[in-house]
Amino acid sequence: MSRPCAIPLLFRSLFNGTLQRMKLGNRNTQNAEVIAWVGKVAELCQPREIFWCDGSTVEKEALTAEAVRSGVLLELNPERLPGCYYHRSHPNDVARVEQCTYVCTESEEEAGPTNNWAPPAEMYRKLYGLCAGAMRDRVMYVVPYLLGPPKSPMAKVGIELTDSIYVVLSMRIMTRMGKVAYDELGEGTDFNRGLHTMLDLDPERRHIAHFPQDNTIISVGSNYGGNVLLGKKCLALRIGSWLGRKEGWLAEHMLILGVEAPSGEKTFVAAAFPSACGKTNFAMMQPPRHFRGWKIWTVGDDIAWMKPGADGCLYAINPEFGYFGVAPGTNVHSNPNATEIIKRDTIYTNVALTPDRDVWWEGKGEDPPAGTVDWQGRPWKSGEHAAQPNSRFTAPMTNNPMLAPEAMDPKGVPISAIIFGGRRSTTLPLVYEAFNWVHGVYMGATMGSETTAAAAGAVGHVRCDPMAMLPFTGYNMGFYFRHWLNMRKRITHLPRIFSVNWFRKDDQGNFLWPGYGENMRVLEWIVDRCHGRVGARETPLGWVPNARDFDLDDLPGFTREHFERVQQINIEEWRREILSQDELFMKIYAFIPKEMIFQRELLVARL
Ligand code: OXD
Ligand code: MN
Repeated sequence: MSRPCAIPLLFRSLFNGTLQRMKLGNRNTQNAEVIAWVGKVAELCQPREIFWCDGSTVEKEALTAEAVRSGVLLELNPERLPGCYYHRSHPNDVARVEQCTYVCTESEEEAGPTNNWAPPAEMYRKLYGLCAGAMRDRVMYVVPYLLGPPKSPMAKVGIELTDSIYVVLSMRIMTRMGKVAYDELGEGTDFNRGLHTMLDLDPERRHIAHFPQDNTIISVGSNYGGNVLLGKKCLALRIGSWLGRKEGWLAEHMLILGVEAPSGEKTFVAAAFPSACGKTNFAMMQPPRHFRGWKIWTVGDDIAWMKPGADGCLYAINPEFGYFGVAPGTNVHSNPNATEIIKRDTIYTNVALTPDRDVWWEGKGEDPPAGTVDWQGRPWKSGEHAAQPNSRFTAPMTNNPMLAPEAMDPKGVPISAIIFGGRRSTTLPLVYEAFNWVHGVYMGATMGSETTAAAAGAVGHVRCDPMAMLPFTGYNMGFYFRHWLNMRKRITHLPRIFSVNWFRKDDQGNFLWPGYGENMRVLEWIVDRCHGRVGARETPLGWVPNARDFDLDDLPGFTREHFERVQQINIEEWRREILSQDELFMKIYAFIPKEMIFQRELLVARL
């Protein structure tokens, strides 16, 4: 059971009695713990009104009208984009900010060297100070939400208190929001307490703080999705990973998809790629014509919660209910399903706006029409960004024509393969398979990827991003590796583990692999491996496909030689790769499981 977050005495006495005078709104829950906590936060933040969300359609319509009236949203062309709205964020608030993100555990060791740590009492004091009176003249929305399908043993309840109507409408898309969460919670006290206030969006006051021991999150000074949709990165990953370690499951930055063969056989796969590296595209892939009869079903595009089932398989659920996808680069070739999904009931953030109130971004296809304004509302000039590189769509997953029916199944889907992928222009082959679970954990733990616009900071330099979880592991990374290693004792039918890289380039900077739908070829090999249908060749890195088993038919211009180049293992590059892993290994040396060191030695020896 989690402790309710204590509000320091100073603030309690300062605001004592004001709650009675404040308009409490119509509560739609009887849960005493929820009511008491909302009351305490209201005393602190002093909203002019409290709005208890129920998740209904009537409520959605009223809130949307209010957001349009107040200029937070603009209605898009209702003929082309029915139910779609446009939002611009503050230009200084367009991505996650890792330097302002904190894990506040009792000891610094629990947070570990890869997280910003602060003592909980100190951080509570500081943030309550910033929150004091912060919602004066604003409405405080009470947003109850459920992560995971109702009645799933893996589902969790969160309640977010926020002064941002954009957050409320986005949470309504991204989670199962409203009464369903109160129904699941009943009289219980085990819910995540999330407090969000935009303040004045001053980056100097921006903090995204996690208190795992209290199941509490406080986010101030931002209104960007990854910092403020508290169900997503904050609860589903950072607090989720902490809970997963405590309760024996995994919270991962992974898409989940189902591959259906023409025979009807369905194989479920989970895949970790860092932010803005194509998880959404991969999760919604349409197999090319050559794969007639094959289907890809989406379970989730960003987060997987995975727990061993009674039958010894690893089961996964998608805790989310919507997609918060990167807009630039989304088109009918890269992601045909997404282009359908985002045609209705979608919120667009920081894309460009055309004169007929349609949306545009780099890589959408056709050129933008004259009179297009950029994401900051300025007339767009050729050669400049029209859409912000991390501009987003927020769309309901129920719009997905290929939504796996199993995404609604409380028990989740059995995972046969886990894929780790990075964005690497050199070194990493298209695909290889780990020798075993421990080797696979080492593979995931040492994966490097080029940084992207999803986080504030330089783009394009390689950093070690273990399991794509560097910004999201809510505790010590060394303990996280240990947890992964321990999981093998709890799973009888261990998924196989693979590494993939769609982004390898030649010396001229051209991609060596066509990617997108053609990734189906890699997936087919992976599925065949899972079912024991094909052999493989041993290399120093792991098992790679025998040329005869990898389907290259009907891929004009791509020959066996091209395949060899994209699969090439360059020993010198790999020696450098191992050295580049030292930075992370040295950082967490005191906590790293010895198996990881042995795996490294074995790889060096094999090379
Ligand atoms: C995301 C991210 O938004 O990883 O999913 O940043
Ligand atoms: Mn993500």
